[in-house]
Amino acid sequence: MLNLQAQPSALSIDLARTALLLIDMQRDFLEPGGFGESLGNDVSLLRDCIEPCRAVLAAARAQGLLVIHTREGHRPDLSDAPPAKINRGDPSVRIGAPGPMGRILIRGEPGQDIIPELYPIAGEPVIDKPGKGSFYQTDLELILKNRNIDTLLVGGVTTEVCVHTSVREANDRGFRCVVLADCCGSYFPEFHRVALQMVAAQGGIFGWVSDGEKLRQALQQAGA
Ligand code: TIU
Repeated sequence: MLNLQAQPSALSIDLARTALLLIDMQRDFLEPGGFGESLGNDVSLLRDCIEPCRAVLAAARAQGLLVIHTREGHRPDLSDAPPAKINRGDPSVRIGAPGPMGRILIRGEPGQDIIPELYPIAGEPVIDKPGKGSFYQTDLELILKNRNIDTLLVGGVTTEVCVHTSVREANDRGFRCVVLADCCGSYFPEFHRVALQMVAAQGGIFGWVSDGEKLRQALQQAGA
């Protein structure tokens, strides 16, 4: 068992029942020329969370924790992409349009894949999801339940969109979520800050907030 410092309170974690969930650390969101930039964002704002994610990923792998990666994206024929999601913004840079990293947010294209710094290794499930939430129309819940997971350590992008949506979904399904603040990023620093506050407010209304350093300290203290 591990005692992890967090807001609004510390929590006790059973590593055998804990998974690291890295959400949408994809080139499409973190590198120029992808979906994130097509929406008018400065993608360099997300880069600060890469190194904390890398350190936590290494620690999780060393502990033999279940590590799960997600990727937002759609089938090449766009049959799983709601028109209401596609038909926004400049048509030349919409989902499915060609870009420097291949077609934007399309499965199998270079831009839709995980950034090289955090690339999944053999045995780590990769969940392709059509929406912002990691549970919507995916087999994530089944994978977690089959492994008896009760707690998720969560990092990824963006804090207020796919991380928040996924944490809300997970919370409603009975999982405890600990959002690792430094392992998340947003194109809007203010949204990042407030999104984290929203998780931990009201006694932890849908989760806890901690960070990668506290997690590594807890692992050390537990002699793990
Ligand atoms: N645009 C934005 O902030 N996020 C997304 O579209 N997807 C994720 O957060 N992964």
